[in-house]
Amino acid sequence: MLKSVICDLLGIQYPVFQGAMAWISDADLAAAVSNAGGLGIIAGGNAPTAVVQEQIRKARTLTDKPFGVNIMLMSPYAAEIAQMTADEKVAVVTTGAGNPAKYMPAWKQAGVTVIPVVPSSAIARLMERSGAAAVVAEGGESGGHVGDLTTMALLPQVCDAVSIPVLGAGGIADGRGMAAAFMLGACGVQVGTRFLVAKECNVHPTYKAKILKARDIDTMMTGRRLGHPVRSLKTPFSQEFFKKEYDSSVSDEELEKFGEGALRLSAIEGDEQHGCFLSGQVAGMVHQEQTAAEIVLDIVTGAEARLRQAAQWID
Ligand code: TUI
Repeated sequence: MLKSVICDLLGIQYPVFQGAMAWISDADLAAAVSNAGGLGIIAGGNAPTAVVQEQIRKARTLTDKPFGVNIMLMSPYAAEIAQMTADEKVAVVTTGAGNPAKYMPAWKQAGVTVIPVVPSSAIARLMERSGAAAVVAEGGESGGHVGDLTTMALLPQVCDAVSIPVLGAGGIADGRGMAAAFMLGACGVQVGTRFLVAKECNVHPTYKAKILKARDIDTMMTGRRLGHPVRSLKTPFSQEFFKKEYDSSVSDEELEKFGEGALRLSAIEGDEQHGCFLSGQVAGMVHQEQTAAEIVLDIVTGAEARLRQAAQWID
């Protein structure tokens, strides 16, 4: 079976993380992925501290395996959630959309393993110096808030830049992607988009249907002007946002206001007109709803087969 240092570090069976998705990755999905041998991750997103804490406590009733909590550092509750995760002594904290260095001492003291998501090798090095146990190098193919580099270019450069373990994310949905990430130096992967259609994922059915229907060219980037580019499915909302972004008569404040609440509208209401349906470029490879266990096993066995076959290229 495919194993790596990340399995020993975290006490998990397979080096597959379920990417945190705001308004979507709850205790049910995280526990299902952890029970399947991967690492399930509860998304903090912009949720208040008590809501995230409740999900942590619920996940503990659903699994005795390790799971993680992601802190979105642009959240107004980031500092409070950072302290709460230390108090709760969660096994793993991942972070996104910022620098978590100032919270590191509290997590270290509580024995929390910290794995920041990084978009460049400079930020990866900074995280290593701050005490991160590993990093997830996330390329711009992924859904949500993304950096400039592709996974293909970013992952090997991050691997060269740090000596802690590196996981790959962005553009990975099956065993081929996982095998490729290992070839680029990763010792694990983080997968988001494919878990959107997991049976245990409580996202609105319309969201699942849109992912299942999407083709390779059906995502786009918006939000560059505001300094936080976001990848989502092409929808009336994202196309309108894009137009406003290039309209100099629209102020930054108006643009921010236009985007407010759009993640809740997609994930909870399934609002096809006004929702922002975050998705990675791999949506076109996601063809069926499956259990989290089926997804984890398909990715890992697929990667194993590819990696075994790799020797065929050499005579
Ligand atoms: O964070 C993500 N993906 C996200 S966050 C999110 S919620 C959101 N909604 C609207 C606007 C913005 C966010 C949806 N998807 N991925 C991890 C990630 N982290 N991508 C990029 C970064 C990152 C960026 C800068 C990490 C560190 C960083 O450091 C800069 C600094 O502050 O030094």
